[in-house]
Amino acid sequence: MNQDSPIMLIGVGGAGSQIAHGVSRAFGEPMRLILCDTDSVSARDNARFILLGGNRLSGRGSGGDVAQARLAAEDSKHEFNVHLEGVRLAVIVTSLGGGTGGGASLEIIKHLRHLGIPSIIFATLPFSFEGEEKSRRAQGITSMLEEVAGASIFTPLDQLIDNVDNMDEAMRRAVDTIATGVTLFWRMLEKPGYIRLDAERIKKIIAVAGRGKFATISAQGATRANDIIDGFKRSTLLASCNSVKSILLGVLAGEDLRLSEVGSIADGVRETFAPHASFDIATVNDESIFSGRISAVLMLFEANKVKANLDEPISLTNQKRRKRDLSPLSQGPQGRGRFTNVEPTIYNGEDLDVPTFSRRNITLDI
Ligand SMILES: Nc1nc2c(ncn2[C@@H]2O[C@H](COP(=O)(O)OP(=O)(O)OP(=O)(O)O)[C@@H](O)[C@H]2O)c(=O)[nH]1
Ligand SMILES: [Mg+2]
Repeated sequence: MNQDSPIMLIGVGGAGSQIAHGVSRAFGEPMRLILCDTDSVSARDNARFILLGGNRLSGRGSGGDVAQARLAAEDSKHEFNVHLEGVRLAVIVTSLGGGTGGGASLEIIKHLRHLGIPSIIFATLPFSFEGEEKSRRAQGITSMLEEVAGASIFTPLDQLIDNVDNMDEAMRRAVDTIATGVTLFWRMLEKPGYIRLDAERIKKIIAVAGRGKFATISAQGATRANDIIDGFKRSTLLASCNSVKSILLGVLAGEDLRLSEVGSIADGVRETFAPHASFDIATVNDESIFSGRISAVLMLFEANKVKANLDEPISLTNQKRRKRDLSPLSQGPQGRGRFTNVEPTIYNGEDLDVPTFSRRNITLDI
């Protein structure tokens, strides 16, 4: 476990924990990783694990209940604090469609944001064969996740399986593909080569990046740089990304990486997707992994977020919430109701005159 890293990977929910664990295996070195789920089956021997909402759900999952998963994560959020020393950026991986992936991620991201730690979330959307209910549940939480995360990337599982028809193989392929992509992104953050992006720069990019898309392409041989550009042009994962405002590109290769190759990949990406977008690039040089090959990871962001003051923790309870987000029982941002003019009853740092649902920033679906 690398406790010095300023970046932490958090796998949330059943499939999210599986993907995050896949990333740590593919990375092959100790990494700062936490798995968390409302279901104890997601615990792994060699990874830290937080069981969310212990008494509330008895460790058996939320059964697709987003609200229960949110409450469970809310119960357990302080368990994260002891693991966060020096963390500057969180990378969350999850799969939407059940209860925990979306519901718990939402509360965890809010908690981290409250502590001044921005998050990028990589979330898969359910296969179409899973049916409408799961799809609706997943879509329902995306805009809430988008609102609290600095950057959010939602990838439909249907797009990760390359026409594989066998169900078991398709499920595995999807997890592997997303895990590979996140591993490359991780390597780009943790193992910089000649062109590096430090944690502070990454944090600034991610904190305001907004909704995005990402794809990875690997190629070898004399035309590998051009093949990578062609691969990105054809990638269905990058299609329909309309107003790209910022681009993050990682070029990972062995010692034979040429400057001209980096230049042509960077130019090709800019010309293809957004010549005037803000552009950041990092390279990784690791002969033992990328010998003879270039792998490139490309992230395109729509950058719709209001620029936040990154050094000040954001108080979500005092934030102005948009009218449509307020439940009929909400007492608005202050939430002190008839106790407005009296001395507050503070216990463990919480104002007990404010209703619990309001203190805990829980929206009531009524
Ligand atoms: N590729 C792949 N996707 C999976 C697998 N298991 C689940 N998923 C996807 O992940 C989504 C969420 O499922 P889970 O991760 O089991 O749900 P959860 O987040 O643990 O939530 P609850 O169990 O309802 O509390 C599903 O709708 C699927 O799209 C798997 O083995 N492989
Ligand atoms: Mg589960």
